Amino acid sequence: MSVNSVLDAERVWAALDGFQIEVPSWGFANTGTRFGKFLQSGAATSIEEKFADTAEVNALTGASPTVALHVLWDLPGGLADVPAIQALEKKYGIKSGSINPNLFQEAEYKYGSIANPSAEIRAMALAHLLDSVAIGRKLGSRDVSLWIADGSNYPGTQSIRKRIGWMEEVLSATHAALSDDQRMLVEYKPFEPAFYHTDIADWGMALELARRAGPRAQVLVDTGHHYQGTNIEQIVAWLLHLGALGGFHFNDRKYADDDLTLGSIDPYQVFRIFHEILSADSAEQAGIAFMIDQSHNLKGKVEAMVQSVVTAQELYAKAALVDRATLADLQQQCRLVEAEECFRSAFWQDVRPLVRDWRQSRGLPTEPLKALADSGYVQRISQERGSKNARSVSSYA
Ligand code: PSV
Ligand code: MN
Repeated sequence: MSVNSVLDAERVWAALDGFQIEVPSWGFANTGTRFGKFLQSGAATSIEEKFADTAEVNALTGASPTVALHVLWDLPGGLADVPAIQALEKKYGIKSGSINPNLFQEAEYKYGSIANPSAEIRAMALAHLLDSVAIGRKLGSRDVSLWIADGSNYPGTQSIRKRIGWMEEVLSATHAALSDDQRMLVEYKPFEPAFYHTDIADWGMALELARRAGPRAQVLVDTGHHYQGTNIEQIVAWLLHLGALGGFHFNDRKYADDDLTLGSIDPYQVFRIFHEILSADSAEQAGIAFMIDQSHNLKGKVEAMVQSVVTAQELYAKAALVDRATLADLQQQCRLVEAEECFRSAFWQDVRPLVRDWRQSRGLPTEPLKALADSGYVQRISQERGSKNARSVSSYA
């Protein structure tokens, strides 16, 4: 091995040892588009099956020991369901990750939740947020991740200004309920389900609301929630600079929020995001939650999740190979082509042999997707769950 390749191996192994990415419980369940659903016989039909699938992904990749929970879908009984979740944590060796309140499915939320003109409905939304905080505290889960679907479809039909004030009130009250080791992450999305205005449409709005709520509120960047051409790594750089980057929902998109698998359309963008993070100092990096937020309509769910985690590991490893000292020097001197080539050469490097070596050294399968195929896991769950899925017409739950 040359000196360079020893250095590369060290960088990649250190990066992968420190890399974890949370998987979403809803990524294992049946889902669809508004035009139809194609049920998969192996889809998870219960919270236990979601824990089992997460454990399988973690056993194959070594990188996903936590599962994000969506309160309404995974804990329909609220706090009363916590002991059952704790039993599953023990049984499967998987911890509960971020707690995701659901403020978009109840009939009452037709005109919004925390920005609804009705004080009664805002109080109902706050009660659900407070329940979610209490669930997170009981489960020892650090993050409550808020995505607010509120907005309006037609100009003039709602007061954008009043809705800002209502959101501020509810978010402050939610923040006040957090314990010292809890955080509140505020996610933004430019459109869908609202199509004229979304109440938290971009990172500026999310940041300002988080700031006003309190010091333990930060911004969550879902890579699918941007307009075409948005420079997401620049947003990431700003949030790092401001100490306001709470975490990510990774996925990929071609047109809208397509829920495509991470890196399937633009792996270079994920590399650029990881580079910004790896360039930050350790205090800024600490606490950034990497999470996947994908619903797989056509691909097999467990296969797609393993593929996503593996892709994340490979892109993170590539970003770790950027020679940041040399790059900084070239940037300083404005040696543009050399700087770009220094940056890109890490992206073009085939890290798969190094990642395979790392997997082997950590007792993991060297080819996670092949190991999944060889294990027969998908066939087994398809047989076990087939009849339940033939009957099911549910969306995410
Ligand atoms: C909304 O599109 C979102 O990105 C939010 O994070 C939700 O919690 C998740 O997807 C599941 O619908
Ligand atoms: Mn999301």
